Amino acid sequence: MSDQEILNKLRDTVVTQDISGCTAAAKEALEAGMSAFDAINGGLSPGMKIVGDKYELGELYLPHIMMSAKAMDGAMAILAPELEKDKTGENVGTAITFVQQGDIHEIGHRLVSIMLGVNGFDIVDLGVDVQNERIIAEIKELKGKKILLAGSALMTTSMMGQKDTMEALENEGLRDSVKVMFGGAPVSEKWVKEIKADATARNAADAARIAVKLMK
Ligand code: HCB
Repeated sequence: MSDQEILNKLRDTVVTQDISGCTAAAKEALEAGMSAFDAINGGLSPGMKIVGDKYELGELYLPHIMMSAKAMDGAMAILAPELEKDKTGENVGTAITFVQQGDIHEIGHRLVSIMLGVNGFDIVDLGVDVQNERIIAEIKELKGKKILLAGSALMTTSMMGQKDTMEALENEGLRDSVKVMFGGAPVSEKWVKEIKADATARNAADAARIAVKLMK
């Protein structure tokens, strides 16, 4: 099977909620010598994008999305340990990763956390639906360290919460002690500039590359 056929299989098993097929395709990808990152970025993620589009068009419903997410999860359980094998020895700082309050979309957040970890960050993963108070408390706890905040929001509503996070940092006098990167499907360069965060990234590999640069 060619690389493109394997990527199509990864994509299609996500779209059709084929849980066992998706896990099998992830194993096939590794056996064929494909990098875990290419399998995720070129196969699973495009599959999820199609699922989202079909949901919006009313062609798929919430239970379908949940099953697609489960299919992707199964494949990620095979692929994530491979990503972690590329971990660099150099420490560039501590990344506090989280999904904004009110938002439980965790797939992209987990991927970003893994890629930051692989690229030299110590990871403090606060998980999903995280309140600003928790973020502020964690920053205070880590005082003196080089800190990156890496927040995700997948909905336009939760994206608005990123503005509140920036305000909370200002109010607590902590803005200058952290670098802030926000991402997720609705987050744009324009939005990040507007709320005076430091950066955004379209995918987990870019997130890691940009984050390392921010810490220098
Ligand atoms: Co969900 N959902 N969903 N959903 N969902 C979206 C996000 C919509 C866009 C679908 C649509 O309408 N087209 C939509 C949001 C609309 C909007 O506000 N603009 C939506 C909605 C409305 C909802 C519910 C409200 C549905 C309902 O209940 N009626 C509900 C919300 C629950 C809540 O959060 N309170 C809901 C629920 C779900 C689940 C639970 C079924 C499931 C999540 C399962 C899970 O995470 N365990 C789900 C999913 C899977 C999606 C879609 C289909 C895929 C998201 C995903 O995992 N993408 C999504 C459609 C879409 O995004 N196009 C849909 C794959 C990952 C790899 O990409 O973009 O998350 P990513 O992350 C990238 C990238 O953004 C970047 O790197 C990542 C990796 O490459 N990045 C960062 C991410 N974070 C970063 C942080 C940084 O600092 C830097 C870069």
